[in-house]
Amino acid sequence: MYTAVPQEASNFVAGVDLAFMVILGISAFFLIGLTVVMIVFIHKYRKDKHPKAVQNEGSTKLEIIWTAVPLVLVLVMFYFGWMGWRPMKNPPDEAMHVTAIARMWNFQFQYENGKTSDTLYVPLNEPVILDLVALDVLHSLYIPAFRVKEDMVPGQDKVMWFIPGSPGEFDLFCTEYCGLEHSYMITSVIVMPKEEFDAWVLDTTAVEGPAAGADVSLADQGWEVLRKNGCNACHSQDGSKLVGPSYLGGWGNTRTVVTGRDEREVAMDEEYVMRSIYEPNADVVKGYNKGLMLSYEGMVSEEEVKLIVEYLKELNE
Ligand code: HEC
Ligand SMILES: [Cu+2]
Repeated sequence: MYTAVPQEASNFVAGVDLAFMVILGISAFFLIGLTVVMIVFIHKYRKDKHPKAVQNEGSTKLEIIWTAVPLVLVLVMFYFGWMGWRPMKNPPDEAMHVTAIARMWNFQFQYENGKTSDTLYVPLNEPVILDLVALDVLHSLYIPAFRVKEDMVPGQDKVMWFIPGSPGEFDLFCTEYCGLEHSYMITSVIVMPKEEFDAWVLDTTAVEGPAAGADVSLADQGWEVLRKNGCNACHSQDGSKLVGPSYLGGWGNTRTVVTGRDEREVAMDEEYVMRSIYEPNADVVKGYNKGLMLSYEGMVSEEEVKLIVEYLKELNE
């Protein structure tokens, strides 16, 4: 979804790009300058023109020049870098908050009224503060077009903020290697005019339970719950083993699970599915690793578990 990034995509674009151009400019100047000097010297001091090497020792003037000039240049780079970076660390007091939740391997965004989405929606020209939550391992939230990036650390309260300045869709992805399907941890930010955003965020019908669409089958709604919560990163539809067991072949059969040190057979029924989602590490399916799936208590409602069950039934018919 890459379109040329508008300069006003966020309030940080100008500052970051200026620092980048200053550093690039200084680097380019030295790359060209040093190459030219080197070529001139090779020519001027080659052996047939300058057969006897001369040793120069002790020039205070030179010492001062090659200390002072780089020092000034480095301070110039620091100044522009600092000016571009400092505002990122000063979020405004008044701003809309969105909680960004990362887990292996998807993002979920939770708005102030409790609505959630897997794509980040934000209003145009309004400051937005993202409260960054990592549930399992280190992740990092990166929106290149906005020039913002921040690590997400389990157990640490971190924030990131920005003011989106142009409507459109921009890439948002995880930029901290976080395991097998890290590269699929990609979604987008959608910037829309304030009125449109308000209408979107207030409309909670689309994500609520069965009432949402009488015309959509329960199994399809179940699939939507799985998709929205990122379950499909670890569970396949076609019987192939990913990080977790496939949805195919489970329902109606028995499973060998390991509880502590004991193995036992359990029937895969609604109760088992619900327990697997709320307490995934109580009974661990034999052959799979403990601790990879985290509890979805509070994120997936019992209603939604029932929809997932409908999906599993239909798939395994
Ligand atoms: C990070 C990978 C990961 C994600 C994401 C994940 N799971 Fe799992 N899941 C696993 C693993 C690994 C197991 C097997 C070990 C265990 O039982 O805890 C498992 C087991 C299960 C089981 C038992 C399956 C069986 O065949 O016996 C169910 C049901 C389940 N997951 C549902 C879900 C749902 C629903 C979601 C999304 C809300 C989800 N999982 C998200 C990794 C994941
Ligand atoms: Cu990640």
